[in-house]
Amino acid sequence: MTSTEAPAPNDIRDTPIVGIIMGSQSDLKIMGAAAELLRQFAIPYEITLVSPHRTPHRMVEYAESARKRGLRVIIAGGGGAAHLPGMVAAFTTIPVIGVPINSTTSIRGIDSVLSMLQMPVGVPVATVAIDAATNAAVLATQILGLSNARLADVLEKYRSSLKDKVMRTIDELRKGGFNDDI
Ligand code: RP5
Repeated sequence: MTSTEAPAPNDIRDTPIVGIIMGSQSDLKIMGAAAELLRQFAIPYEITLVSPHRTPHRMVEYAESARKRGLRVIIAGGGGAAHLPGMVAAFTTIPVIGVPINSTTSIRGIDSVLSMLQMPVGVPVATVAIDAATNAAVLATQILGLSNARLADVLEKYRSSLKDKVMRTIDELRKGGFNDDI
């Protein structure tokens, strides 16, 4: 996902259980990957912009209504002074996964990652690596998979596909001269 256009339409019509939010349209080039994986896993999600600085009341409304609207996990991305995940976490008790975005050329996402990691006791943000929106979606699926057998199975298959990919690469490398006796 490299464009700032909205990702492919969400064709999953069930009530969303994951909310993907971000501070700006410019974050979509990263956050779209989370939507893509959730779609692949057939997990109902919603995706929208919520800016902690430009639409602060919308942010409060989003976070305060999240649980009663059916959301079980929120994935929140932001760059620069990335206050969105932390402030959303302050207004809800459902888990918030933060995606720090490398949107500031000078600090390259370090500012964002620190603002998500350094939350006070009692109000955590589960922070993934800079730009790691796919991992945020995997983590959200793991949380949901604790109480959903289908998703637990989906995760097993996903892990298996990762292993198969590495094994195929090893086979190719062996053809080119790599060798091992494992
Ligand atoms: C943050 O500032 C956004 O999350 C984005 O990563 C960054 C830049 O936003 P734009 O100036 O591109 O709207 O709030």
